Amino acid sequence: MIRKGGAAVFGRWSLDLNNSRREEVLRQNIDTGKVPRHVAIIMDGNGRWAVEKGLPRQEGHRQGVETVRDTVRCANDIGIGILTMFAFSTENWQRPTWEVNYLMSLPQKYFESELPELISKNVQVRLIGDAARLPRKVRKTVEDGSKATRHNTGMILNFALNYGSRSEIMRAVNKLLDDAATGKIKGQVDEKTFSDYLDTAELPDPDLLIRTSGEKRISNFLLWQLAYSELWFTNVYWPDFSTVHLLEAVHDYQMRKRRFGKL
Ligand code: V0D
Repeated sequence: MIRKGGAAVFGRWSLDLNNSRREEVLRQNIDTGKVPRHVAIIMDGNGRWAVEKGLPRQEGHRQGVETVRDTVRCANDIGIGILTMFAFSTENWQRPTWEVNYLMSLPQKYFESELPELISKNVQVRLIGDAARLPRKVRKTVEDGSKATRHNTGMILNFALNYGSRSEIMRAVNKLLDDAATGKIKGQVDEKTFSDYLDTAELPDPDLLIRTSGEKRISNFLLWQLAYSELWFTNVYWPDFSTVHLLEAVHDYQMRKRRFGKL
């Protein structure tokens, strides 16, 4: 018998039991009055997870979709209002064609398995990023998925698809120039006006950014919106990210906020 942290560990079963105890304790310790309103996640490490297990990279992405499902459920349970997930960056087109093709099949797989639950839980799916440059079929899939949940009033699940923050800012600037040229806006522009030209128009900025798999970078994600966000990093690869990690991140966020409150 191995003793770890005071608890007996008898193989898998006990590890799972310890994990569910830990989850239970974490859930009880979440301050329901101070849950971050908007959480953004960079879901990194799917390929590395698979390669290190001797599996094909797709297997990491496939498992990653299951982690998305668990994360959405938990976020909804604890009362997170907006969950923004970085699914595909403008740079990801440079990956091998077969991998891009596989990734592009995931939104359809996701909606086939998750849409009924999203609807029953009143979750509204939205998209940020340059949808105009997605393959027609993928664009239709994601537009249909967001249309099917358009009138939902619960958690906003925001997928960043073909998203890059500098590209988003340039699209905003160009829309702004168009509106200035046609006289729709006049004179100088303030921060609020500018932010309403971004894809996240009307949404509050993220309170918390989570990035998995050990990289400590923003990687062209929500550059404007993350100005004051708390950052939380974990070495865990996205397919191994669990509700326990989400609860840990939220708990850590709540401790930081409380310390700031006392200053
Ligand atoms: C792979 C880990 C959900 C990150 C999660 C197109 C990389 C699983 C979606 C999804 C991907 C996107 C839009 C939407 C509904 C679902 C997704 C991609 C990759 C790239 F409206 N997971 N997911 N999209 N992965």
